[in-house]
Amino acid sequence: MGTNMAPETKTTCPYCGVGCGVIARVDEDGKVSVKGDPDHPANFGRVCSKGSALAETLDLDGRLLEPEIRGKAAAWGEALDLVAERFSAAIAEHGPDSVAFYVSGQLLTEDYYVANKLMKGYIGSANIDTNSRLCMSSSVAGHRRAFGSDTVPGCYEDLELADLVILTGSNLAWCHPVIYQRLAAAKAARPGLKVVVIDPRRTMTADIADLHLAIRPDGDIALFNGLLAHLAKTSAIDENYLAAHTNGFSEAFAVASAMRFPELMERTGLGAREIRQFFSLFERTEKVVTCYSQGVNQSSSGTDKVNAIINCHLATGRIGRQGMGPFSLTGQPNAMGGREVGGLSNMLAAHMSIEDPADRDRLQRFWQSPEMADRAGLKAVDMFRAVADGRIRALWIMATNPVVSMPDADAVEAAIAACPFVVVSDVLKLTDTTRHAHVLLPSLGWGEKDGTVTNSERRISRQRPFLTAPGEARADWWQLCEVARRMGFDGFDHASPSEIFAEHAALSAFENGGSRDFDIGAYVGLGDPAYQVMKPFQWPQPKGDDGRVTRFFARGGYYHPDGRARFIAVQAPETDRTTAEFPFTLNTGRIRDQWHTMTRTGKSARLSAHIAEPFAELHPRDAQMIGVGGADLIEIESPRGKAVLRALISERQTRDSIFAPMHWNDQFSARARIDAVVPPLTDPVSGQPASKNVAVSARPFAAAFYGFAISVAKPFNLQADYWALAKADGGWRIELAFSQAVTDWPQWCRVAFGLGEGAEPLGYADQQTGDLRLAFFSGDKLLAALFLAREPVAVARSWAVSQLAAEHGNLRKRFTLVAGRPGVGGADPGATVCSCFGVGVNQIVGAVRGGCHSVEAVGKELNAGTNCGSCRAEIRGIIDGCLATAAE
Ligand SMILES: Nc1nc2c(c(=O)[nH]1)N[C@H]1C(S)=C(S)[C@@H](COP(=O)(O)OP(=O)(O)OC[C@H]3O[C@@H](n4cnc5c(=O)[nH]c(N)nc54)[C@H](O)[C@@H]3O)O[C@H]1N2
Ligand SMILES: Nc1nc2c(c(=O)[nH]1)N[C@H]1C(S)=C(S)[C@@H](COP(=O)(O)OP(=O)(O)OC[C@H]3O[C@@H](n4cnc5c(=O)[nH]c(N)nc54)[C@H](O)[C@@H]3O)O[C@H]1N2
Ligand code: SF4
Ligand SMILES: [Mo]
Repeated sequence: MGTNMAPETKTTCPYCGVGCGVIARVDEDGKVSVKGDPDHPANFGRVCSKGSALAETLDLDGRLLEPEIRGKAAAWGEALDLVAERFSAAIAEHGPDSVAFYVSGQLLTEDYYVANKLMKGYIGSANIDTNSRLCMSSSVAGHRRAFGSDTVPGCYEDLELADLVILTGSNLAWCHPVIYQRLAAAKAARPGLKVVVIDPRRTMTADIADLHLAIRPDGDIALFNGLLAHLAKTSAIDENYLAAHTNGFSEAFAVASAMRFPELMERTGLGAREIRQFFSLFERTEKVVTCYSQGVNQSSSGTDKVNAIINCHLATGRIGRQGMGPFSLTGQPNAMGGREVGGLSNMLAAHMSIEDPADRDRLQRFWQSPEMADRAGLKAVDMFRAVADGRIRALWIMATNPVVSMPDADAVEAAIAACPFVVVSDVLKLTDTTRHAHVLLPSLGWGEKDGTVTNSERRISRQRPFLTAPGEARADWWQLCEVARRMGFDGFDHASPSEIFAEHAALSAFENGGSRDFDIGAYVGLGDPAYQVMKPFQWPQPKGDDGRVTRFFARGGYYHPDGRARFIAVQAPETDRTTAEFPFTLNTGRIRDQWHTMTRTGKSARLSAHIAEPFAELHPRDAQMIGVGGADLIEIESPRGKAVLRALISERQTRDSIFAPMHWNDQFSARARIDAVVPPLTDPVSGQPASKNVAVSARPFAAAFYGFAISVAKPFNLQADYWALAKADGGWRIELAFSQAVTDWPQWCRVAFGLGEGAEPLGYADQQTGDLRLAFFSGDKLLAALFLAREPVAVARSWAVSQLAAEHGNLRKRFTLVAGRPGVGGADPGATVCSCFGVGVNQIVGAVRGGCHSVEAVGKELNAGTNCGSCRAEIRGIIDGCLATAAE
């Protein structure tokens, strides 16, 4: 960690698209603390578990601190020269389309702006795509089809002002926790506000739902088409709005109404009563917001899903007014900023269109650039195909980890490994992607970098540095400008993020005159001092505007040439991909306390204690059918690849489906990279991968031995058929499984945990059961311990982990440890539920048994759930579970 700059800095959380304002404080010893910014209009002081653990992710462990060329440290000049030379050579020999950038919604707008400008305006190719392709591209495509531009019409406040909030394909409680908290608070204050959750799983979000529709995978179009057909028969239709501001209603209605009710039930997997209840709620409620996220976008019919939803809002004229509208929840902190600068391969900067010659000409005149890409470039999945077959000869990956997050991940890895020249800009030295880089460039991370991000409600906020750059790390925009200059391009003399932002603002206003939604002309000519103190603001904010208009389309004004919105007639597609050989539907997504590929959240012991292992969640009857018991391991297979995960048997999951997190990767587990199993199937309009509906088979993973271990040092050489690492206080915790016994367990430990000769072993083995316990000490310190059994190991995990920090001077303590059970007075708190206060499940169960029967009562007793509130739904679940058991 670098040294401090100012005692307190207002900045923005680097995780989800809620875009919470936070205040980072650096004390005299350089210790950082982070809290919510009460003045930020996205969160008004709130943060979630990830936001409140930010300070724990800032250490320099594993950081990339200097440029590397083929694994060897290099000077910046040398590395940048090489990148420029190799890109120029590829272009000279094979043309501009032989190079590509694959970037990220975690770049700041200023970084993103420069990357896009370099590729589209100077190299002259549109081969720049971003992980937003895997995230928001169906929403972008759906918006453009309906509105004529990629416009999110509403704002967060609408969720609080609505009388009905529909959450479809969104696990808001875990993925946008502060919006969830705002919604939950609004509902508590005004119980008339109804919430409908549409999700195949009963997620924690369903905790506040008045109605949970456990829809079949990809049943959304059928459901919203059914809704449109229903609305058309009622007075909920807004004839005036339809006539004045839209086109194409009758075609959309004709397709929607062709489906009969029994077919609707079949396609959605829902009962007649619940469908009617949902339709009638929508029909009767004027103020309705429909929020959607990856359960909608990440689908082979994602764009059509988006339009099926928008159709219902257009038909009722419920858009752009207080408490109404379709609302795409963006994932990454700067998914929206990336869209503003044209980061997708089929878009131009400032929401201009690559298909439109006038837009291309306008952009080129603004940049005064030598080239202008004249057609869309490759979308992510096709881009990596082009890398695989040699069309792309030089690739620059920035702020994303495609070997983990792209579908068909093993093929993507092979493509990157075989590419003649790969540059990776990252904050970490070792990720699944950096291991294949020819050139590694050390980037500034959160707390060091400086610029702006745009959240889901179009609010632009500053990310400000409060730590100095560590080692040789440099900003992503700087790296891009340096390479551009070395490639001989003018136009990259930017000396600071504020200069880039000013150019971006100027472009947004350039020949705009109301023709494009994205206009922040009020910020044209903004100098550095004003940029430094810039307050969060929502766009549009054209020149002379006071920024009070925060919604679009209440009175039409769409961006199609005729100013009208389009209904899109969408067919409900065939959705079941399962076969006799691959009978389960794999659905992948997120957990509360990890962020993507865990490169940052994986550093926090608190966050890692919530769910410490990759898992496959399945219904009890399915588990029984395939012979998997609780805590067994399970192997999941598709024609693309395999993964091994811990079984998590739960009634929240519907039959015939399995949920697995997207987070784990080769740095944290042996074979949990779930995208190795996901095929590269994409939505035909947006090119977004279908990550939520994959046909797989599942079977128990036969293990002869299961193990659990703790180690002070990070293990690097785990020779086991299954392993999963998680950060713990004072070290690491490791789950293990072996398909056969190892001949010399002590030696195995010495290698795995990097133990020197001086490490003193203490062990115990039970020949009959096969149980084995081995611990290694140095003086009164524990170095590592291994617990082995033929069954999943029953040792109390959090108690064992706490031993890493304990003193082991006395022999009795050492024996207690080897016995693997807490001795007298050493209760096991159980898996962490509340990460803010480190409260475990067993403690909560204890409090419930002691008479705390509400979340508030548990909070009073244990503090759990009283800080960020992200775990309140889980606490309620535990209370309900305990009370139900007690009643039996
Ligand atoms: N904790 C945490 N928060 C995050 C992130 C993170 O990594 N960790 N990442 C951020 C990013 S980049 C993103 S994009 C967002 C994603 O936020 P979300 O989209 O809310 O998260 P997911 O878990 O990907 O998927 C949401 C839900 O879609 C459901 N679903 C699956 N198939 C269908 C279907 O056919 N129809 C419907 N209606 N639902 C379906 C899944 O069961 C799942 O519960 O989260 C952001 N926030
Ligand atoms: N199966 C499945 N796959 C999915 C999804 C899913 O739901 N299911 N979701 C998809 C979605 S929505 C998304 S958004 C993607 C996310 O997937 P990725 O973008 O691959 O995930 P991250 O872990 O966020 O990767 C960010 C990388 O950038 C580095 N980094 C962090 N900050 C900086 C910085 O300031 N500069 C630079 N240069 N590097 C930085 C991090 O160390 C990390 O290596 O995954 C997608 N893949
Ligand atoms: S909800 Fe949590 S992760 Fe998202 S921006 Fe706010 S604090 Fe960060
Ligand atoms: Mo995302």
